[in-house]
Amino acid sequence: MTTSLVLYGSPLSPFQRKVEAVMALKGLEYDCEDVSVMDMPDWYKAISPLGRIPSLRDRDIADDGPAGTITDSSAICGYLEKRQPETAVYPEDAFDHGRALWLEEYADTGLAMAGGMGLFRPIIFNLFQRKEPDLDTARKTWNEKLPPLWDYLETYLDGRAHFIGDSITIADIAVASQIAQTDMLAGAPDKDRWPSLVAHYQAMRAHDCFQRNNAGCDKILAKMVPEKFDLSA
Ligand SMILES: N[C@@H](CCC(=O)N[C@@H](CS)C(=O)NCC(=O)O)C(=O)O
Repeated sequence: MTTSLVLYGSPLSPFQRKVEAVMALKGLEYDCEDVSVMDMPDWYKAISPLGRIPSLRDRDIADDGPAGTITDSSAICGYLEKRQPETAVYPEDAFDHGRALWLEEYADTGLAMAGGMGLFRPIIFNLFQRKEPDLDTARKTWNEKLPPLWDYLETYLDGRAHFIGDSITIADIAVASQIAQTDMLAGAPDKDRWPSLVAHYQAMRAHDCFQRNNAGCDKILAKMVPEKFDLSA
């Protein structure tokens, strides 16, 4: 055992991606243990009663059973911020803190519902089950549901490198984690229509804090999705 932190889930989860980026930014070492959402073991359901990934175990607290675990990416990131304050990912200023939480929620609910349920799942879950990907649903999401969500973020960013202040916050991480989810299958949004958002996303994706998760996803998807899908038509 080299570290006290274990993340249960899958690199393909955008919520796990968010937690991994926060841990990397804070310089925290962590182990990963795969838990599939399609076949969740009972020991994990006891930890995550809502049946969701990711969950974090801190072995310094307890190394077995539900004790020592926290489920839900936002709760985990809140815990990590208190456990390891440097590098901070939540703004110090009260109002900025509130704005960061809002953008995290916007990403975790708005982008995740559209991109996850409407694009990632119809393609990847079908492929996992050896079925044809549901590209009709994915196209509808790409062309109708995601653009208004990206519009809001484009206006919010307005050419800046970060959503709030001059350094990476949970807002940047949460948004980039969700955009990566659709990028893996369909590419980034159109940079001519959402220039600020795409520049922000590309910079975040290239940041060190995302590299371990990027590699994990690439490994899983290499054979499954050798080429991205063109959903624009
Ligand atoms: N609010 C949760 C959402 C987590 C979530 O929805 N995870 C998905 C995977 S990306 C999941 O576990 N889904 C299980 C299912 O739909 O059965 C968080 O922030 O961690």
